[in-house]
Amino acid sequence: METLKYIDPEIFEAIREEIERQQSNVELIASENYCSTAVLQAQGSILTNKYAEGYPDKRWYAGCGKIDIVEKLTVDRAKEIFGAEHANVQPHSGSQANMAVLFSSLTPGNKILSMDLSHGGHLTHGFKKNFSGQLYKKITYGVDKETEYIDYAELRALAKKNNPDLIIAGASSYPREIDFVKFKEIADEVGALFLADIAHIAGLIVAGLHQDPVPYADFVTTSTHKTLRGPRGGLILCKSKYASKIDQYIFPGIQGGPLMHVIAAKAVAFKEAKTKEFRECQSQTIKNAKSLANELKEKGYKIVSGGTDNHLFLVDLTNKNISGREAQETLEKAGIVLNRNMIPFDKRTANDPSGIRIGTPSVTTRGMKEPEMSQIANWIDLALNGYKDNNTLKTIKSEVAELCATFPIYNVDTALVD
Ligand code: DSN
Repeated sequence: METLKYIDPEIFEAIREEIERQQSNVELIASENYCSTAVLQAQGSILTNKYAEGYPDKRWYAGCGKIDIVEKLTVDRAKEIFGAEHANVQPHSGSQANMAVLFSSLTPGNKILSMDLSHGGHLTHGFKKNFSGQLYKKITYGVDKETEYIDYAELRALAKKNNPDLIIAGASSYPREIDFVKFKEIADEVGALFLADIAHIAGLIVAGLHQDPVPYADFVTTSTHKTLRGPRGGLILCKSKYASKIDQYIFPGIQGGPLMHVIAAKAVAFKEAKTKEFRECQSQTIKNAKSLANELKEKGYKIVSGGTDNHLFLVDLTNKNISGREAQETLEKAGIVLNRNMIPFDKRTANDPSGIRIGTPSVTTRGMKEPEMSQIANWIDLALNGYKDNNTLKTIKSEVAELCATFPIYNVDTALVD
């Protein structure tokens, strides 16, 4: 990236420092990951120059022959890894994937039954300040107060009482396996469409480590950069009967020209997702999440629902005399990066909630295993107990950096994609 360094040293320097930050911190944000250098190279390619409104063999502009090769490969690979009848690889994000599904299947005023945001749901599933909450009526299900698992009996009762037009399964902070078959049964009982938003768990599903909704759901949406380890973007999978409507709602419905450089990078990620290395990494991601949750539990931390089945878990800090926000800020000073998070039935606010969310995709991609999870748990405990002591936090930060140096992510030059 000598050219960028010469033309725009400020941006170059910010990118260089961000690589160093990613390299020298323990990243525990459950929705983040480190994509491969091959994905970075496709995403940083000259495909960004091409306008390609439309779909393969049906473009508006000339010169799309090579672009068509890229998009067809991406679609074929998406269909193959997920076993889907149809794939649209153009959504710029998971949110736009959801927008296209909602616009194509509902009319304003229709009812959505989806998970409460504070129990783990997502903004695009009907949050009042999101388009989904402004256009549609939201009814929420949540977790059981005792078990903190999804309360399927409540879900069924709510569906029967409210007759929703669409039921959404999927979450951004739910640590337990989702029973998509049960969702489908309930949707069928009330004549609702069924959307599974698998943004967080897509990689686990591809690796066969989580129940797969593709055979059951009318629509499946995901972002491509979380456990799936691709570029930042979105994807829609659906039954053939919905294909043309979905395609029309993505383009020209809500998007213009597709981001072909990102689509190429999705193709690379989907190819990588077929490898043994990817499956092993997904399996280790779950083992690491279980191990880190157990280590913290042994130190007296309350883990929501008692543990995890996937790549993330929530820590309820109410017995620790520290808020989620304070914990996030303290841990960042110690080189451990995660996010504050509401816990089910939280008495505090979203901005300063009672919990933190911990995820293991990033640390696993860089090669960390159970021994490192044990070390990370020690640091988290030490930092949260000594959160007013800047010297303790500084010492932890340098130990974290030392460990991280033994698990390199990118060669800095390669990551800058020369
Ligand atoms: N912001 C994402 C997450 O962290 O889960 C969801 O879109």
